[in-house]
Amino acid sequence: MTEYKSGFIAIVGRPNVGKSTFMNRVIGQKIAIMSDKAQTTRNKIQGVYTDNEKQIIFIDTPGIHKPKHKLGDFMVKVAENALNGVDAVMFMINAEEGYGKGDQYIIELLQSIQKPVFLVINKIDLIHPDDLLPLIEEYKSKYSFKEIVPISALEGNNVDHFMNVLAEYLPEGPQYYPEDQITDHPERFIISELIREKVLHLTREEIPHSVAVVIEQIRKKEDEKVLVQASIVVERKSQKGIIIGKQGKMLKEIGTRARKDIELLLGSKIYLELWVKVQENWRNKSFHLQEYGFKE
Ligand code: GDP
Ligand code: K
Ligand code: MG
Repeated sequence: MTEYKSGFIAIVGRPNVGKSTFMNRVIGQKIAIMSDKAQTTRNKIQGVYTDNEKQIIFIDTPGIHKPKHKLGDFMVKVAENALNGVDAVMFMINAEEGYGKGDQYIIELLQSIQKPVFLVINKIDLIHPDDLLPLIEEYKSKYSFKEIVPISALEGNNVDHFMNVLAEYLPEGPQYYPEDQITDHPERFIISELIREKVLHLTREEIPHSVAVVIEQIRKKEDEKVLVQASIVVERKSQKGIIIGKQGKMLKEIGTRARKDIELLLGSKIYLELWVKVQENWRNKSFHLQEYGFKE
């Protein structure tokens, strides 16, 4: 009988390469929100994969990039911290994009990491197979990766194979979490992320990443339904208008979609009450960053 294996794996990579999509596929439930906009993931999220031979705890990091403001700074710190204390690092790239500045920055960060680093080339469903080899050669010349594995997180190609590769490098270890636990994040945080995801999906570039969602209250009502009250915080009055929409249409749509996901998560019917608040320049104020959960 082989020993049980377990370990912590950090997922790093530029925004939108498919980190959250990968984790959701592997974990099989929607815990990291996904969108086609950059910087969807701000906090580190742990997803736990468990089978009879291994347990892998994934840490989905915010896209590592050069910080532009305080929030950016915070996100880079989260990502760097995530690289310490893990058993291996998954560096994910988008097969469609060539080697770029963002990748160079990440590779510089990786130079100081003593753990195995895997290059995962995602979105291979989007490229011609002939284009894969030159890409592999290019990355090979920049860093000595333990393994290079092409996958499609969206379609699932080669994902099982990659999981087996990962398992080979895992140390023997205990099952840290019970097998039915898929994340260590409190529901409160996941609920706020689900609401923020709907805002990102439904609004355009005017409502970028200057949105935070604060859960004001979650409690069970007499009729057993759960009441969730949340504020959507934006930086400008004009953004508030967009989120509310004509005759409140946009906010209603955000609420309808978020309610469905939250009900799936909690396994019960909910009342969702949403407010929109303006908090000028919240991204540059440490005080507000703390209030909104971006703690170090
Ligand atoms: P993250 O920022 O790295 O977490 O990226 P996301 O997981 O949020 O994915 C960004 C976008 O890429 C989403 O629209 C995904 O549907 C898409 N995507 C992710 N993986 C794949 C893939 O393997 N193939 C294709 N075609 N699209 C993908
Ligand atoms: K994203
Ligand atoms: Mg993400």
